[in-house]
Amino acid sequence: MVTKTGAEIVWECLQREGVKHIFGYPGGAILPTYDALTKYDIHHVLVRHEQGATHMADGFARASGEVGVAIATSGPGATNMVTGIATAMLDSSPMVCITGQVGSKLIGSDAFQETDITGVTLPITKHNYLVTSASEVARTIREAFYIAKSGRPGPVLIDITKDAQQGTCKFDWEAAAPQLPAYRPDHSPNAGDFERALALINKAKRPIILAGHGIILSGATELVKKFAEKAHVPIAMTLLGIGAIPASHPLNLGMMGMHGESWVNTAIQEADLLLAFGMRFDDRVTGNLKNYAPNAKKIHIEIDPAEINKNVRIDVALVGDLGEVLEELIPKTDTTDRSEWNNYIRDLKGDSAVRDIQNLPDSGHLYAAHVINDLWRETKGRALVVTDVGQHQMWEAQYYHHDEPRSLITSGGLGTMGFALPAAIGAKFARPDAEVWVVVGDGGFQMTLCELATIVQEKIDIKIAIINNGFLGMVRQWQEFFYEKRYAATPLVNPDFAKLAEAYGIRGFSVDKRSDVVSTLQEARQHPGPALIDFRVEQEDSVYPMVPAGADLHQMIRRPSPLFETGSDE
Ligand SMILES: Cc1cc2nc3c(=O)[nH]c(=O)nc-3n(C[C@H](O)[C@H](O)[C@H](O)COP(=O)(O)OP(=O)(O)OC[C@H]3O[C@@H](n4cnc5c(N)ncnc54)[C@H](O)[C@@H]3O)c2cc1C
Ligand SMILES: Cc1ncc(C[n+]2csc(CCOP(=O)(O)OP(=O)(O)O)c2C)c(N)n1
Ligand SMILES: [Mg+2]
Repeated sequence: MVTKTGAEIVWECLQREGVKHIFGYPGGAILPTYDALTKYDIHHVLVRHEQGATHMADGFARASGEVGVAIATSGPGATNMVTGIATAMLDSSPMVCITGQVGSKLIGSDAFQETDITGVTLPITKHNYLVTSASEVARTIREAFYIAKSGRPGPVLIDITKDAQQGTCKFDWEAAAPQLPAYRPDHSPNAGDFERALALINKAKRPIILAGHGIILSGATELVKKFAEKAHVPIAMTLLGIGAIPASHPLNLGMMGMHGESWVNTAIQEADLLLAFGMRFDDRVTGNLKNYAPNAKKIHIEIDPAEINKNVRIDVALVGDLGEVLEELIPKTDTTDRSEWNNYIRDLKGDSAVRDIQNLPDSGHLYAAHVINDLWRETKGRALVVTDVGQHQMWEAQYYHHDEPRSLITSGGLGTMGFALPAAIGAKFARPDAEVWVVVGDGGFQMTLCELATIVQEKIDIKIAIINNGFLGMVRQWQEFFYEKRYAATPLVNPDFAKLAEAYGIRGFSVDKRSDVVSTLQEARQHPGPALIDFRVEQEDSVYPMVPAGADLHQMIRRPSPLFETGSDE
């Protein structure tokens, strides 16, 4: 058995966990670990802000299904990670964050750059550790990886004191295998629950699948398709479920919820059975809970028992991995003709399509929806798109039609502005052959744009589409609808984003006419390196439909028709 320092054991274990890339930023308390990195074959991506490191690790995880890893120093390095950790927690993304900590004897003394980061992150991690001795490092890292990726995935933080990094011990990988008797992620439903679920499914006339992120996390996309096709059940997607079932699949209705399609929300309200597959009934999805799908029985297939009956009262819960549960359910599910129900929904859709912005004549105005739709057409729906948070995020969900799982990466639960650019960098490391596009607002882009330098330093090819409406658009929309257009603190004075990109050594373009969208997209795609396009879009456009917060799901604000146009471009 060899003797190693705690710092060497960190890298040794990461390597054995299969880690090839790590995103981080050095500092005093983590310096022994950085020093040992020179002996290991792990690629370290130097970020410009530790928040970026966490979003990169998260983006890596969402694009690959593997655990993403970020590393930072104590104090401000660690606290800069907080937003990224919370983002991963809310969206069940598997991540391990490693932070340096002051020497164990100094803990509690307000030492230089000391923060109680395990205390700070307790509510936003799946689990966290403070490691004070080299002998604990290997076991902790192995446990952290196991916890991050098993059951319902999530972020785990490991805080390692400087003396634990510098100290030595015998390294024994086998002896450090996880032993967590109190942690049981392997649930499975009992036979009675299966029978009750099958009885409800087989007799339902108007069932609908609510397809969530858990489908992608479970790797159950084919099984969900198989189930839906066998039982002829239409499928509604959550924002994070998008891509789990191809948008082009005839049973895929599109997105549900606050900015979901009107026919999807109406179908949910009129259903007699909801089949919730790996989704957690977020308030953006349900609207007013009192009148949510009032006539529907509800079956919830979900890996985390804490989600059952949390927001919506469930009739049958099947607690377990979605894929495993469906394997058992599918052979016993009847093939039932549900054409009446499916045709009814198709008719609802026909009514809504006439209001679609794509069908309106070209008025010379540049709408975000046009940009997104052209991006979808030009990339033939095959790009890996990473969005930020706001109106552009919703337009992306509505107008880019995703056919592949893990082809849309977006912050849903925390709604973290600044997520897109760094998350896209992580995604590019996970899938170097993918065409990666960032779709980002002019507000959110400015929160983490420092990572443009990381793109250049790492020589990676990412394309960036800024949907520049000169506003914190989603907040402006709420002010327009609910605060009588009092635009407090939402107009933005922006830099020239194309020039800014050029200053970083990134090819920059600006577009303000609809007729230039396609040719500029083509030029950016052909450019052999990173490129940024500043799309100067209609300033006061809104995302439709919209279910106002707290309203019933079918009470949607619809796009006024004919289109009400405002803005500065005449
Ligand atoms: C501006 C804005 C607007 C939004 N508007 C909408 C909207 O209109 N519509 C919408 O849908 N969302 C919207 N969202 C996103 C919303 O807030 C939630 O993030 C989203 O609805 C959550 O989707 P989910 O439940 O599928 O995923 P998650 O929140 O990731 O939940 C996944 C669930 O799957 C479970 N799970 C994990 N692994 C497995 C497994 N192996 N087997 C079974 N279960 C598993 C997890 O325990 C969890 O309960 C919006 C977000 C923002 C920022
Ligand atoms: C870090 C953070 N701060 C504040 C918010 C609240 N918020 C949600 S959307 C939004 C506006 C986003 O503006 P922009 O990035 O320009 O995108 P747009 O809505 O205009 O497309 C704000 C401020 C948030 N989601 N995240
Ligand atoms: Mg904006």
